[in-house]
Amino acid sequence: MSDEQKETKEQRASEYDASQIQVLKGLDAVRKRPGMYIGSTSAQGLHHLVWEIVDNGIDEALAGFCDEINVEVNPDNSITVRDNGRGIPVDIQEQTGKPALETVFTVLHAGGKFGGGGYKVSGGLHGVGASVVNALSTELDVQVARQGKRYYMDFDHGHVKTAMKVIDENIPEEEHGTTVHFKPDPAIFRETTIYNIQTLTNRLRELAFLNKGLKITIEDKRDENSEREDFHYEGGLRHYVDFLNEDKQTLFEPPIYVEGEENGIAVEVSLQYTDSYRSEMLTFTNNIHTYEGGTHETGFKMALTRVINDYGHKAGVLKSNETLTGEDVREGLTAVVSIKHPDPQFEGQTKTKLGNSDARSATDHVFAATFNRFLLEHPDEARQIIEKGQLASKARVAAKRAREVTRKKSGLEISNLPGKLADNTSKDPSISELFIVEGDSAGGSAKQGRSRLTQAILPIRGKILNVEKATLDRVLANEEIRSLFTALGTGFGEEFDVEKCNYHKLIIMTDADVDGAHIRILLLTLIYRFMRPMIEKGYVYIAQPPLYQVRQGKFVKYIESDEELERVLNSLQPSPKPVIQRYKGLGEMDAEQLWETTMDPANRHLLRVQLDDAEQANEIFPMLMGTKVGPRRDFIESNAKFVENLDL
Ligand code: TSJ
Repeated sequence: MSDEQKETKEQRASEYDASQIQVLKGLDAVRKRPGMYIGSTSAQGLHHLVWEIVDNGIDEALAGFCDEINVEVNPDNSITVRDNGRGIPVDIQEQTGKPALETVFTVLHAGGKFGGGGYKVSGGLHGVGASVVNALSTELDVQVARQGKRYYMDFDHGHVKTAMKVIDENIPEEEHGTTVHFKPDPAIFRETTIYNIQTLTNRLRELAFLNKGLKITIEDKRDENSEREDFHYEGGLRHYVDFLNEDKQTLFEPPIYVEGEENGIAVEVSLQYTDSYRSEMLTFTNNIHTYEGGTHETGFKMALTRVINDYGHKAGVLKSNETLTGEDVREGLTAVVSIKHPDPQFEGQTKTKLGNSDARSATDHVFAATFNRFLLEHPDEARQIIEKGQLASKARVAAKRAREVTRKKSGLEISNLPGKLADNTSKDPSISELFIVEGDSAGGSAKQGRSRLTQAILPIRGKILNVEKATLDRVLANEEIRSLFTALGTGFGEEFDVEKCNYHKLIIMTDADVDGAHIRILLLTLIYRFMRPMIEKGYVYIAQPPLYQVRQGKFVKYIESDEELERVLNSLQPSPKPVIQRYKGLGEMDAEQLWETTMDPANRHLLRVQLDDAEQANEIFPMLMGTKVGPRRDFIESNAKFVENLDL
């Protein structure tokens, strides 16, 4: 460590002021209402615990004191996180008479309140601190290596078990860092305490892309055959864009990269064009994925459109009366925008929309200046980008004309509902549900069994169109898709308006097998690409038909999983022998059974689709559509349940 770094280190140590740590609420409050602190106690909440801990290490990296974070999933589904930062301070605080380390793990919100200066991710959108993780863990232990000593402390359900002690008086001065090990409490996480390695891996990879130079590793010690994965990207977002475009044809190499700062806001952008018609844009603020976009996204889009048009006119590639729209210049664009803001304001339905107006100008200015220089210095690339925009512009005009014609010809209007739709009688969208049902026979049962007031049925036949590479007019040429848009009443493309949606629940009901999962992914992809606000509003659901029926005399029970089947069979008396029926498809159930098990709001178990689930479906889509059948099947089977559980 350089003298300069040592100096800041000591300065910071003295600045560290325990009195700033605010006592907000006790740990018991956390255990009583965990959802208030971590969103939910479903699988999502379980994973949230890891992010809470990891974010502390990320903060240390952002402060410039740490360049490696290791995460391990242990055989008992406990988690170990280690960083090589300065180590959590251990000095005794005046106010409490206790070590700072203890306070970090026992006082709510303690994490974000000291240190001062710089950007913080812990204490950001969901950041509630290490104390919440502690309160929701049966056991938690922490080791700190700091200033030549190693310290240890542990907790039981959030309460101190072993007070802080020195376990090694003499470690090398260069050794420093924090290691936290915790085991989530099954009494809190009643649905599951099993970590999903893919969920952890995806987010940790993303964090490595977003924090260039930081090495993040993940190891699954539950699986002897799995190997540690290391994520370390010196090029940061550039590698993120490469990763997103892995299976796509790009216009030039490498991706454009821009980095700068304005008014204390750090801005990083990377972009690349592909031969696709779609655009993929991811935006982040302080490492949080801003799904709903916001001011940084607006600033980026405005600058992109303006700079391309200005350059095009000046270079004579665009005629003076020819202007490309935002949509034109974004066709085929893959872009990642990541800003770090000292005081981010999150708004919107899911609190993932950035509201700070200074982020708009900072992103615009930082990006515009460098991007303009790039175009001037790379005339070939510049021309390719503009020609792509011109093609998009022509296609857009043609598509609009085609759409108008199609609409007139086929009467693609709300008044002209598709023949296959069995609509519900209520006109109140808030109580109306549209079931998309796979297959005509299941569609028939669903039509018979439904509640006519609130439930509409739209049967679809076979595989729907793969919308991965299709343009809007091709998508709309597909019968199944058109009837869906028409039934919803939202309009499509630029005119799509979620406020016009006739149903506030869109429920995908497919078979509980591989083909059903495939159709579900196709539908989710369609919805993600062309009806995204439906997901943002929380309107999209997946129905869960049972896998089995168990009958013993008069006793009848429907079963959703193999584990549940085993449990139920074990709980039954030996005679008479229970009869087990396995449902291979929805079509095997009669109208009454389908209603009872899958459609009746009193009994059914719906899954609400979240944006990141849909996004995951989107990312894995090219793989699903590939030609290798083996890995494709494996994937669908292991990831069929990529949605949060919701009891409704
Ligand atoms: F490793 C980890 F991710 F599990 C983890 C790391 C978990 C937790 C709860 C905290 C940390 C952590 C905290 N890593 N590094 C720090 N750093 C500090 O707490 C720290 C150290 C020194 C000073 C100073 O001003 O001298 C200030 C702070 C905030």
